[in-house]
Amino acid sequence: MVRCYIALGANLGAANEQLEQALAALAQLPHSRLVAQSQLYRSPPMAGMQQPDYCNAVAALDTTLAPLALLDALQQIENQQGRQRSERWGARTLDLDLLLYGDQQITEPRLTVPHYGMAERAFVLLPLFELAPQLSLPNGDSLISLLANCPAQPLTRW
Ligand code: ROI
Repeated sequence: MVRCYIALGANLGAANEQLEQALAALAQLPHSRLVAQSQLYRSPPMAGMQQPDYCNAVAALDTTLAPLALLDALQQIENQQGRQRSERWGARTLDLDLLLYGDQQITEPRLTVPHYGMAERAFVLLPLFELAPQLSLPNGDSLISLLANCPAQPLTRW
């Protein structure tokens, strides 16, 4: 089993219900066990974009699925919940990002792990910290140092 962390985000419709439904789907994934889920947080869209607030959370999943098989499964959940892939950084019904896959560094056309943007995103780092305060990235950076250096963002409980 490999311990993975998955970021969840949504900002259309009942965003919190989208996340709850996605967490239930993660709990049903084959060859996997949903180990923990953070609280749901409310965060304004990054970079001051004119969009509704996001509901964000992070889940810990133990799995024997290979990275790309896990990515396929995450995209299937996004699609089942009506994800429309329109413009980059557009509002979305559900976004599932594979943040970490054990301590592996993965560079594939479809998948970069650790997730490229996580260090700048308090809405990812804070729920991740809730689950794994001692965590370090494969390059040795500690999560707590990333959080300390991350641009401030107003995060509240959903
Ligand atoms: N902003 C917030 N607050 N939460 C997200 O999940 C999120 N996801 C995105 C962009 C558009 C970058 N902004 C976000 O993809």
